[in-house]
Amino acid sequence: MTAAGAEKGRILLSVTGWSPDIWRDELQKAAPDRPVVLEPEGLADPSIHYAVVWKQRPGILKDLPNLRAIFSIGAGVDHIFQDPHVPDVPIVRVVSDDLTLRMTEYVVWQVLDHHRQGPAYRAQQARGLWREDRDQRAANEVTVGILGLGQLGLDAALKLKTLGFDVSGWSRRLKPADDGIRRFAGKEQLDTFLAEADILVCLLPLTPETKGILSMPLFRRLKPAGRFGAPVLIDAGRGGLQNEADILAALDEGSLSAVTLDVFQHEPLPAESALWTHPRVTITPHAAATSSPPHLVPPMIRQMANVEAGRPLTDLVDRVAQY
Ligand code: NDP
Ligand code: OXD
Repeated sequence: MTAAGAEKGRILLSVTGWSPDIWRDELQKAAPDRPVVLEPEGLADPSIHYAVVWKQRPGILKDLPNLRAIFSIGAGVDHIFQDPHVPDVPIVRVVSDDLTLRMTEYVVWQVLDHHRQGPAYRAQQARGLWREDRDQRAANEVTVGILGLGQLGLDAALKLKTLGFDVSGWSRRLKPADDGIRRFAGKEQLDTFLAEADILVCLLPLTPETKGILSMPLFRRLKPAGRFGAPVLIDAGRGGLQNEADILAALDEGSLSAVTLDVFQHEPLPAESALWTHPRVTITPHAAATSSPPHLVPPMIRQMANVEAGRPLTDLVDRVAQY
């Protein structure tokens, strides 16, 4: 038991591709009695009780004898499992209304943009062209299929349903609910789900099972025609879910009509990628739902207090499924 006012176990903050400063400041503000360090003092530093990570340096967590939990600063945890030496302690991911709302905004923005033919009107404007005869259908004539009906996918699905779209979702396990979202699950129901979607939104986690799922065999199982001539793909899950050469080929052969990508196989997207200049590709730089330290740090600190009080942790990652 820690005496009141005494220093508690240290937090190791190990982030790459992200400045640690804002996270360190927020952690210190929320828990002044929990020192934050960027490096352990030696590989087996006993003073570290928690790790807060984004793409942690491989091996950095492996020998910490008193590590009690690992906190991801993102909803996805594939970055943690890139390290082959993740110790067997609970892993907590981000589940936050703030993050969920940001992702829902992004999905609704992109679905509406394609639905209301934003790319075509921007191209018309660039050419000074007034063309009124583009077909504008009602939302209920369009099926939006969401791959990954979890924390983020379900909220986006419900908001799109409110706007009038026909919405379906695909997950690993079937969880029926009376909310107007048509549900599909598992490999056996994937084809039926794909055959109906005019807009396919991907909010799957990157796991050994989902890696590369957005590739030609899947694109060829999509609806052959539909609202936009061929389905639109929106991927805001992870770049490792997609095969970018196949996306370009699917656009060229007509299995896809347009694509929005927020995530890429290699980030930043290399300058030579043909995706940058393809007229039917919209690119955002992994900006769909940014983790906000003021929203995410206080719940992490509460979870640390729960560990110390013997209360259960929430938002735990399933280490076998890896999400
Ligand atoms: P959740 O874990 O809440 O949901 C994941 C969903 O995917 C669940 O419905 C799950 O099924 C389903 N799923 C997982 N594996 C499979 C599979 N093999 N077959 C079918 N369905 C599967 O995750 P979140 O919704 O919180 O986040 C999803 C992903 O979004 C994150 O992992 C991250 O990669 C990405 N993300 C991207 C951001 C960005 O800015 N671009 C920001 C935040 C997150 P079931 O319900 O049965 O478990
Ligand atoms: C996340 C992300 O997983 O930002 O939260 O990509």
